[in-house]
Amino acid sequence: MKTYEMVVVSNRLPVNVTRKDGELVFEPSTGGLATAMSSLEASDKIWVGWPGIDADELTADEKELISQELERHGCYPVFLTNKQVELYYEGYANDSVWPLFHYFQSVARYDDQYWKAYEEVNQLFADTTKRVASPSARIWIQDYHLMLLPAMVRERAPGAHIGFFLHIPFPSFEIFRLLPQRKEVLHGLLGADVIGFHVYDYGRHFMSSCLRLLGLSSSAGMIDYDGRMIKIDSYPIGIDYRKFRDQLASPETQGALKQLDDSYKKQKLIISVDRLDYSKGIPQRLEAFRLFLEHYPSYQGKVKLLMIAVPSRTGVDAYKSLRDEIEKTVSRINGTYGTVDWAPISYQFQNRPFAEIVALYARADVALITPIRDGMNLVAKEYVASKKRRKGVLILSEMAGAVDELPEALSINPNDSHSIMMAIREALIMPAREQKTRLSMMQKRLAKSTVQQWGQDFINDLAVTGSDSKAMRKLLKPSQLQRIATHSQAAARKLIILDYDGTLRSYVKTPSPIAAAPSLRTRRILRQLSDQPNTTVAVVSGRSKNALNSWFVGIPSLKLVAEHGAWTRYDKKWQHIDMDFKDHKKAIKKVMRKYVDRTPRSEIEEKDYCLVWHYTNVEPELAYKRARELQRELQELPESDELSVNIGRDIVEVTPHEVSKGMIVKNLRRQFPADFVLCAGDDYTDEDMFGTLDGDDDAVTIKIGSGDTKARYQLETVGDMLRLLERLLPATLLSQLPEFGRTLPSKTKKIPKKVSRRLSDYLRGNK
Ligand code: GDG
Repeated sequence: MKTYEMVVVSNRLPVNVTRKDGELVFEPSTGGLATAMSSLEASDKIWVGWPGIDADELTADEKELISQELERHGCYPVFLTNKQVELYYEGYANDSVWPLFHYFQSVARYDDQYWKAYEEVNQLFADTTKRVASPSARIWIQDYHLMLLPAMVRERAPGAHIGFFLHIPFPSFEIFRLLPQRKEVLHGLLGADVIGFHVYDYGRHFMSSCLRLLGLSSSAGMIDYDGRMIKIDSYPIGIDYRKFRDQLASPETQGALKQLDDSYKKQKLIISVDRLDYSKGIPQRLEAFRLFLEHYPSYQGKVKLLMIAVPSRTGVDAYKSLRDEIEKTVSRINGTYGTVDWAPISYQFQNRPFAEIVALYARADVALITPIRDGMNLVAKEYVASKKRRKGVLILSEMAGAVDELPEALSINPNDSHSIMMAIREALIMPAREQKTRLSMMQKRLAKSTVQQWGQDFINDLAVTGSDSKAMRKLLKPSQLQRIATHSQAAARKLIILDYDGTLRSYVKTPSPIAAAPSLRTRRILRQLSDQPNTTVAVVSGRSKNALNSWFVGIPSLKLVAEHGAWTRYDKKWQHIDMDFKDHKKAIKKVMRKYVDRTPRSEIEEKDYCLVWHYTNVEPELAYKRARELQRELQELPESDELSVNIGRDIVEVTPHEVSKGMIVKNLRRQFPADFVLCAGDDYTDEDMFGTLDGDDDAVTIKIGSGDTKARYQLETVGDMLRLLERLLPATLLSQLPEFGRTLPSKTKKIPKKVSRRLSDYLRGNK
């Protein structure tokens, strides 16, 4: 089976297969997506999707024939049965997701059968995608029918670059949370490396849902998930601008234009073109036009609303009743305001040829586009593009994604019939010069941001943010490690500053010092390093001094810093900062207790100079809310000027303002002069240390884990950090230890007797 470097996956293929008089018929369509795809440079590409024909009525030979014919069009089929289409496409996609994502929560219906079919069909798509994709392929998944596919494809093809684009709005958290399978959907989408939306707000809504439902953090448009940084960005889809401009000169469009001129003569023509969908605001448009006719009777016989409504999802109940409602309203308005030789509305419930649509755009004095919610809305852009010599005015709903790029349109709130009526009037009397100016400004933008450009932008981002760039932009390379080791060996005096949790010990989900105690290996490394006569090693932690004492009791040469710097033990005695924190603690504890009562499974950890509210075991959605409420409330305390209130990894932490790890690093640097400094940490408190050492030529700073950091380098795991520290040991010990970056299973790596004796001596505390 041939595999491809570039794979596009969408519910429908750009070739529709039907059966006419017993014969299979193949009808290619040239939608926006197909145009974008054809302009992509990759020659080795394939499109995976449903060919539109019911698999139950196909024999095995016919399926084979369809596959062969589709391959000639660069397509590969996913065959779906009638039942699958009914439950997955008409059901979950169009009866649950579509209404909810367009904020029609009362229309949305949920059914376990829908969901089961949605999962099953996404699996089918994943298997097919895996079959045709090369191991490092760029795979671009389209739209809300396939939201589970990114994760399913990642499981099957971990080396692929996976992109997802949503063509409809992503609703705000308050709406999205209503979806019964909201978490499954988020996990499905997060299988991608790049997730694209039409506009910035949809991406923001998505990030907020990830944060509130899954407890994931994001920064600078990236979500940190499963060791990967996922890019969330807006890619507003454009149109094939040239195609519309060229079509204007075609004989078909010129002919259609002439017919329109002959039929409508001097009448002002207002048009609308959309799929017959409740999100498009068709009843609202009709009501506004009715109001216009009532308020401006002088337009009788002089204006016409021509509505093209393309049949869509006719199997879904909500669409059937909408059609009835529209037809009744149109006849009522025509009956009330029409005359013997004039009907104010001409309504066509049918698809019209492209040449005719462009002629309509060119002829129309006004385009009235009123969606209640629309991901983008291409008709608005197409109308503007189809204006060459003739003028016109675009009236566009504020709720369409397209409004951001078309600010020269008359924008309206689709629920405010009065304002739409006023906009119609304003459009009809707008001076020609103003119409021209507005159109040409919008045209300039549309000519640049084409659908071809959209496809290229997305695919370019997918190539660079794919699986090989991961979340570790500053990942330490072997050559850099070598330089660090050489620098350390050559140094006369060394200072090693290490955070504890997440740096020397994998993060544990409980504040208990017993669960988080260091491994024997960690203790051995710290002992060996701090026993070197020219080396100072300090563990700088947020933990209490008792925890640090109990863990490192056998290593007296180790400098200890507890509670982020409130306590220090540089020689035998612990010293604390000069501050009375008791009263502050009382006030803080009072607030925190309230939150423990209101938030099941949260707990308070009390230290001398620090109070921590832990929410590791709290439901992420509740935790998100409570953590922010608590932070706000603490920041409003009268003593808040003297406090730092921070949200960390599953904690809200309050410390005296003057305590910080940055201050400790300054202190250590002064007290223990060194010409080699190594400083490592993993969370926001450690960024203070990295910031303090920024610009210090003798210092090497390392963050353990993904995400943005001020550190110079990054390492993936605590294991890597320990291996790095082992590389800083004297050569006699170093030569016997496993290579950095390569974890050799202990079974296969036999430690030579001499070294194992020496290590066990260390572990027992005997030197
Ligand atoms: C979804 C999102 C987003 C319509 N009638 C005829 C006809 N059309 C063409 C138009 C236009 C397309 O159909 C409709 O596109 P829209 O963008 O307006 O709306 P949706 O179908 O809902 O599309 C939407 C879009 O995806 C792209 O991401 O903008 O927000 O809902 O191109 O010209 N074409 C022909 N005859 C017709 O009668 N030939």
